[in-house]
Amino acid sequence: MLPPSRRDFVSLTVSESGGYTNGKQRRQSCWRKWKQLSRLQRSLILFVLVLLLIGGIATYPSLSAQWGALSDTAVEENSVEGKQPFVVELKNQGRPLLPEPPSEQRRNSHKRGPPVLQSRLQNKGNSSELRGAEVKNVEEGDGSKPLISWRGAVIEAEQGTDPNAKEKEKAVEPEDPSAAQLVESRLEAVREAFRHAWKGYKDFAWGHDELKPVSKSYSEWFGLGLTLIDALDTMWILDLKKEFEEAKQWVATELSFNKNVDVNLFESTIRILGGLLSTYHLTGDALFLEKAKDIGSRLMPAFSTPSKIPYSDVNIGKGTAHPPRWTSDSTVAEVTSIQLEFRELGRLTGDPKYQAAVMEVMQQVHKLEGKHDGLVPMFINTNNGQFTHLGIYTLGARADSYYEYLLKQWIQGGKKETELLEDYLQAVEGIKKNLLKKSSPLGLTFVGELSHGHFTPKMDHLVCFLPGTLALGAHHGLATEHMELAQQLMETCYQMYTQMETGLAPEIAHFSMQTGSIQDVDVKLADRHNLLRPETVESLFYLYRFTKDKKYQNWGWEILQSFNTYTRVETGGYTSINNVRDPKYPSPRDKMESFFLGETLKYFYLLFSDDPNLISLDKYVFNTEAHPLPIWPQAE
Ligand code: DMJ
Repeated sequence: MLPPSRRDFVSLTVSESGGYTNGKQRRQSCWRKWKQLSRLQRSLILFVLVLLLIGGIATYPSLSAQWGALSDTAVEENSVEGKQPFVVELKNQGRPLLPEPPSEQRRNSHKRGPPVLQSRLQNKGNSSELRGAEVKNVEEGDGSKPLISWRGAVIEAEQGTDPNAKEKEKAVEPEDPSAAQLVESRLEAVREAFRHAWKGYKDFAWGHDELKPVSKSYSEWFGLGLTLIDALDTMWILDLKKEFEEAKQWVATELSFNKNVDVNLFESTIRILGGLLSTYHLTGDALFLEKAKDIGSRLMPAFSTPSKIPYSDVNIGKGTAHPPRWTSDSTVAEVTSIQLEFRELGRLTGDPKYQAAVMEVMQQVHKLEGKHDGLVPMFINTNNGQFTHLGIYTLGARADSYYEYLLKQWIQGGKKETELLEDYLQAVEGIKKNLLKKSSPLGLTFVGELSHGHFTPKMDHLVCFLPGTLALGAHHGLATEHMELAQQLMETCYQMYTQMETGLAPEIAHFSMQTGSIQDVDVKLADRHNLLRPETVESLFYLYRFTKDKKYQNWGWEILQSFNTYTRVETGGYTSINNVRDPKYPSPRDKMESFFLGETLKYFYLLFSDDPNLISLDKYVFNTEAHPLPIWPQAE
C-alpha cells in the first residue's frame, strides 16, 4: 500500500528558484518521479493521455474548420473593400424600393437613414484607410513603376491615334479572390440594374421613347424608340446578348425614320445617330450603319438656314426644319455638340457634306465676338449667326457640351485641328479665372455662373461632366493642372450626392461661401429633382480609368446604392424623383429618361470594370450621350 499522501494526487516539484532548470536534470527528476509512482497511478495517467490523444484526433477537422471561419470573419470585418460592399449588394439585389415605406431607422435618423446608406457612411473612414493599401498595391503592380496611367503633358504627341500604344497597359489585376469577387459582384449589380430597367421598358413601353415606370406606361418624344436605340451599345458592352438580340430585331423590323414628326436636331443626333454609329462600330453589323445613314441624311435640312447655324427642329418625314416657335435662336451647346457624330458619318459614307455642315458651325463660332475669356453665351441666332443674350456664362445647361466637344473633336481627328484645341484651352483658362470658387465649410472647388459681371454660386449637375473632360484632356497630353482641377471638381460632384439625405444629387446646387456655414451644398425647392443623370458617374469613370484610385469606384458604388434605394420601381424600371432631400417620400416623377440606360448604367459598368481595354480611351471617344466613336486612324 502507498502512503495516503501519494494515493490521491501526483505531486509536481517546481524548482525553488521558480526559474529555468537545466533540461537534463529536469528529465532525470521526471523519470525518478515516474518510477516512484504506483503501477495503478501510471496506468491511470497513461489512460488519460490516450483518451486526450483520441479526442484530439477526432475533433481536429471541425476545430480547424472553425478556426478557418474565425479567421475569415476577421478578414471580413476588417476588409471594407473586400467584403462589406459585397454583403450590402446582396442585401440590395432585386429589392423593390419604390414605393417601399421608409424604415423606422430611416425615420429616426437626422441625416440619411436607410440601412444601406448607414453601411455606406460607416464605410467611409475605412475605405480611405484601405485606399492607401490599394494605391500601394496598384503602384507596386509590376514591382517597379506605378501603373497610374495619366501622364499629363508628358504624353507622346501621337498617342490616341495609335490603337496599340496603350494596349501594353495592364489591367488592374485583383491580387486576391475577394477583390476579383468584388469587381465581379459590382459588374453583376449593374447588369442586374439594367435587366430590371429593361424589364420595365419591355413590359410597358416596348418600341416607345420612354418608360413611365410607376404608371406602367410610356411617353413619346419623337416616337422613334429612343430608349431602345440609346441602350443598344450598353447591352453590347454589358454582354447582355439576349436583350441585345431582341432590340436588334426591333431595329431591323420596326424602326422607320420615314415619319411625319418633328425631332430636336441635337437630341436625335447624340442619342439616335450616335447610338447607331457606335453600335455599328462595336458589332460590325451593317444594319446599324444603314439606319445611321438614314437618320443622318434626314437631319440635314436643319442646316439650311441663312447663317448655316442649324435650326433646333427638323421634320424627318417632310424634310423641313424650323427654330422653336418663340425665337429664331438656337442653343449654343446644341449646335456645337453634333460634330462628332456627323464627322464620323461623313468618314464612313465618304460624303463630305456631313462634315462640311458641322465644321462650318465650329468655324463660325470660333470667330465670333461675344465670348468672355473663351466662355460662350447660351444662344446663337440662326439668321445672322451671332451670339444673343450676351453676358451670361455657365458650364451648365445650354453651354456645357460646347466645351466637351472642342476637346473631343480634337481627339477624334488625331489632335491636328489646332483651332479646336486653342478654343478649349482658352475656355479652361476662362473657367479658372471667372467661374471657380471655394465653398464653406469644406473648401470644395466649384464652378459657378457669371451673369453680367455678377458671380452666382450655382452649379448644375450637368457641370459634373467637366472633371471627366478635364481628365481626358490631361490623358491626351494637356497640362497636369487640368488633372488636378478634375480631381478637385470630382470631389465636389461627389459631395453634391453625399450631402443630400437620399445620397442623390439635385439638378442644381447652390454652394455656400460664407464662413460658419454648416453645409456646403444648399438646394432651392425648385431644384430638388434628380433625373437619373449620368455626368458624375461619367466623370468617376474617367477619373478611375486614369488614376486607378479605388475611391472613385467606391463613390460610384455608393451612388448606385442610392439609385437602387430611392428610384427603383418594383415592377420594373427606375424613375426620376422630385425631392432628393426627402428620403421618406422622394416623390417619383414617373419617368425613366433614355440616358439612364444609354449613359448612367453604361458608365457605372465601365467604372467598376478594371479592364482598360474595355472601350479603350486611346481608341474611342465618347459622344455626349456615352456612345463610343472611334478615334480616327492616323492617316485620315
Ligand atoms: C444627355 O442627353 C447628354 O449627356 C447631354 O449632353 C446632357 N443631358 C443628358 C444627360 O444629362
